[in-house]
Amino acid sequence: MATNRTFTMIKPDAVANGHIGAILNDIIAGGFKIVAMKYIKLSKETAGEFYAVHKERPFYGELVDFMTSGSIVAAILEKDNAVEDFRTLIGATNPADAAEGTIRNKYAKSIDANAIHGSDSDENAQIEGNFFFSQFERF
Ligand code: DGI
Repeated sequence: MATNRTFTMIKPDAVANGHIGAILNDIIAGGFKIVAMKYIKLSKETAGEFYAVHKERPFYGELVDFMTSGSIVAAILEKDNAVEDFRTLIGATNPADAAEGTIRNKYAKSIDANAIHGSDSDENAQIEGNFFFSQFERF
């Protein structure tokens, strides 16, 4: 995957609260092109593997439980400077700290149920996109 791509998930809270459409509108209005997208429910095994980097953190169990509590939308997005610009579009991890107008400011309720994921580096964007999408789906 080229470095002008990032990976996102619309998390179970935002899906359950009916925000998929509004969030996709914000993503497109922010200048991102959707390269690949799927609507799925993660198993504990898959969520645990995806978040393995957080295994030692105290909230790992809660994070896996939350991410498997309902369906999610996973997508690969394309834009110049995608990783950094997407982190700006979604706002801080804790919605209480997220800037006005950001996706987490508008749609997230708490630090754990924070509406959306965005990769934090080009390297992780590639790893995460490859985790969810096969080579032909990422074309
Ligand atoms: O890259 P981010 O998603 O902004 O944040 P991160 O990589 O520090 O954490 C990954 C996810 O883990 C985050 O989106 C929500 C969850 N998380 C982070 N801090 C806490 C947390 N979950 C709980 N329950 N408690 C936390 O303190």
